[in-house]
This record gives sequence, C-alpha cells and structure tokens, in this order.
Amino acid sequence: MKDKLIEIIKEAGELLKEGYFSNKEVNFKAKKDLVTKYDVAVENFLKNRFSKEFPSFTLIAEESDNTDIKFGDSIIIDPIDGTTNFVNQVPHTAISVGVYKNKEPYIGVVYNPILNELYEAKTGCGSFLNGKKIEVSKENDFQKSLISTGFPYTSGSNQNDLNDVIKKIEIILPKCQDIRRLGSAALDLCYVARGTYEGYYEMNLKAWDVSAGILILSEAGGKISNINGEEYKLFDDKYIVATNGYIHKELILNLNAK
Ligand code: LIP
Repeated sequence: MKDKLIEIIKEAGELLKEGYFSNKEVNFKAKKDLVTKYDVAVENFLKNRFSKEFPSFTLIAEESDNTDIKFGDSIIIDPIDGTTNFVNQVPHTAISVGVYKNKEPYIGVVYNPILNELYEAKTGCGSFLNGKKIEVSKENDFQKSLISTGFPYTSGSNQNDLNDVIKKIEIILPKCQDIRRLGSAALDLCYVARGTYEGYYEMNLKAWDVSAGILILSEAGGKISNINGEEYKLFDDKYIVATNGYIHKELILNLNAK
C-alpha cells in the first residue's frame, strides 16, 4: 500500500508545485486561516485516487465536510500543510497523509515537493527521508535544544490563546538554544524526526496537520504526548508535545510552568 500511496502523493505534488509558482486568489476560512483553489484541487486529486485504490478506507480531509468522522480504517489528508507559506512562496509546505488501521497509525507520508523532501514511515519499519533512514537527535541538554512551535489561527481572535502563546515563549526561550516557527506542523514533526529540532509543541492543531508526522516521529525514536505527558489523542487533545524523548520531561515542565 505504501508504494502506491507515495506514487499518488508524488503526482499530487506536481499540482502543489504548479500552484506554488503561480499567482493565486486567496480566500479566508477565518481571519488567519487561508485557502486557495490548489488546496481544494490537491485534496480532490488525492481523494479521487485513494478512493479507487483503497476503497475500504474512510477518507478524512481538511477541505471537506468533516462533521461525521468515522475514525476506524482511515486515510487522513492535509492537501497543503503550511498554506500561508504556500501562498507567500515560503518553501516550507507539504502534503501530509496518515493511514490508520483500527485507529492505530499504520503509514505516514509527508512530501514537500518544493524542496524535494519525502518523509515516510510504516509501523515497526523506521522512518526515512528520500529513502535514507532518519533518527531523532541525542541531545539531552535543554539549554542546547532547538525548539519549534506554531501559532494557532485562534491567536488572531482569542485573547486567552494569544496570552498562552506569549507566556510559553517567555518561559521557554531563555531556557533553550532558540525557538523556530516555520509554519507547517507536519514538517515540524519531521524535523524533530530527522534530528534538526529537539522538540516541538503547538496548540489547536487538527488531526490532518499531524496524522502522518506523529508516526514518522515515533518510528524515528521520538516521543509524542499531550501537555500532561499522557498519550496524545488525535481528535481530542488541545496541545501536542513532540520531542527526541531526552528533553520531553523538561519541555512538559516548562509548558506547565506558571
Ligand atoms: C497549519 C499548520 C501550522 C499551524 C497552523 C495550521 P494548514 O496548517 O501546519 O504550522 O501553526 O495553526 O494548522 O492550515 O496550513 O494546513
């Protein structure tokens, strides 16, 4: 299944690339939440091909009506993760596809066609970037750790969320090496998986932002949890915390500091 999935995602990548380099009209789902005709086109392309190739899987996708989600054997699709980057030609944008069997992660693929980076993982088989095995960093000193985060779309309208973002940066920034915000949750998880970042956290993400990345990270030796250090629940948890494992406890402590 993985090879076919990758073949289809690579084809969809051509569509993303075409959109990335062209002038495009931007619509607003919310104040900070953008969508273009390419998000819809890539999603339709993937849904169409996946439903023919893998008819027994429920398709869950960002730009579709997701009110009645049956989360069993599913393929969870983000056609363009990092849409703001895509619109502004920041080359940190990707197609993210997570396959779940019986609600458990089975295959994850994150493809950035602009930088030609394809991350893939299958349960129990490790994680790969363009065919080469990747592993998390072994850094265990929080002060030497590069931490990534994201700003939720709700920070444009919800003062509590904005305050929370600022407070966590105030606490964490002086204690770590530095903080990055590159704008694609799917790729952020892959960057922890490949050892570029030691840790990553963000609030208010959707299942399609992280469905593939969490498998890619765990297969690369990383750890994922909610903000209390408990198992991260794809459709329910407000915060995701993802690290190389070595700095997990300290990141959790800092995220909960008053
Ligand atoms: C986006 C993320 C980004 C995050 C945003 C949003 P989209 O996904 O990946 O990093 O900060 O809140 O969820 O909307 O571009 O697919």
